[in-house]
Amino acid sequence: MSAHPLTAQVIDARAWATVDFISDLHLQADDPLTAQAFFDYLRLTHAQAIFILGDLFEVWIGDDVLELDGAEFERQCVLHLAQKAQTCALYFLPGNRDFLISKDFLKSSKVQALADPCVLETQKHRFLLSHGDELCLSDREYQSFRSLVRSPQWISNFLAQPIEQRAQSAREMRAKSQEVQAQIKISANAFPDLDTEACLQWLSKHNCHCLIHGHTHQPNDLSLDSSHQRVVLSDWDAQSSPARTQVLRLEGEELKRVSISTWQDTKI
Ligand SMILES: [Mn+2]
Repeated sequence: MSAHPLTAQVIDARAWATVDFISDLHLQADDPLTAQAFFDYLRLTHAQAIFILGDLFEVWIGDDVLELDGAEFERQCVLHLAQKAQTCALYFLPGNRDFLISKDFLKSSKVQALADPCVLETQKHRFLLSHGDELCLSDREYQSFRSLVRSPQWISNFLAQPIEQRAQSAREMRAKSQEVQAQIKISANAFPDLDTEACLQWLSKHNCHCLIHGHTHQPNDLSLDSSHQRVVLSDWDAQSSPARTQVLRLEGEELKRVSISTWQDTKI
């Protein structure tokens, strides 16, 4: 694990009645249904704050994609976010797919960057927010890859490459990751999950009772011990049946899962 500052960034949630958490939307031009579900969600939700816990995009090779002629999809996402940001606080922490999102994207979409992990403080609770990949300790190969690609040196070398070369590297990394996942399926081994001891250490270090994260695409509510909990967000896929467009919502003292179809039914 990389070194983290002793004091995490703390977001004060006490002024908000409704806070939404979403993760792993993996938005891409090839999946217009999921993008539309996301745009509908932004239009419909009455949350005062939305926390996007990483992998908003399937891939992000640098903010300069926004200037490309072919980046209509990415620009559309930015416009929808910026529009929502007029009436709602939007926060983003980086996932393993879109950790290269940087200040130009954040400025145009009016989204505020979060450190991973960070703390969300309500009247009674302190939630720890993370993408989750840093705690998948058993996947040593991924952890060494992660340390490499998160180093400032690697990032500046990568961003210095022509955009076509970066797109090619991203395709190769994605193909490799799909190969690894296929191997895991064949071997019937479990997909890497977060390390419970490491989760408890993070929670105790930041004086939080509940970790909220994504990354594993295995939505769950888990009790880590008698006083600590881990809530795992679902990924989004509007093409699957039933569609996965789940949101974790914090209202009052309650955390609950809601979905876009429910909201349309209840006309929020
Ligand atoms: Mn991820």
